[in-house]
Amino acid sequence: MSRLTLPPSQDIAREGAFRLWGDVAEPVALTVADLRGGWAQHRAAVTFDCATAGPQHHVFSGPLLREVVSLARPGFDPARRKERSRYLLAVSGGDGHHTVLSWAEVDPDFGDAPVLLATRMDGVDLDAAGTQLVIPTDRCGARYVSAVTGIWVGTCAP
Ligand SMILES: Nc1nc2c(c(=O)[nH]1)N[C@H]1C(S)=C(S)[C@@H](COP(=O)(O)O)O[C@H]1N2
Ligand SMILES: [Mo]
Repeated sequence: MSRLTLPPSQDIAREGAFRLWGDVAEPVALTVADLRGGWAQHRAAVTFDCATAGPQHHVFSGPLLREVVSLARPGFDPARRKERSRYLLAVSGGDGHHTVLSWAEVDPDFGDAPVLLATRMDGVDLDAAGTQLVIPTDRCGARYVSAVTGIWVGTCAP
């Protein structure tokens, strides 16, 4: 898998790439092609409700979010559950829509949600559009952020 240096944000948008950054040992920029190359691809046939458009059905495939984020080596000791439970993931789209997940939602010792970063939707490759966050356990569509340009990893101390 190629590891790019961090390009300026206009290049991220043009290449369909996103930055994985924050409290991580190895910030990285990844394209949709990178997501296809390094990890097992999972399939998810989902239905979610949109507040304005009603129920939506899509079939996505892509790697697990937790495996991709682990590439950047988040700043927790992987052996310590309490440390892992403090971390947040903020996922941003190029249009400014952004949402958060907790690391614990996707961690196998906690919520174990099969959250994906899609490389393909309904038979169409997402290389040009950029990856899309897929949260099969969500009832509504608001967190299915499309055209992802950034994933920030970190903690929020009270
Ligand atoms: N980047 C981005 N992603 C987004 C949104 C958005 O405004 N911007 N809207 C969300 C909402 S509210 C819904 S319901 C779904 C709609 O997905 P669809 O139009 O592909 O069915 O996208 C989600 N992803
Ligand atoms: Mo929506």
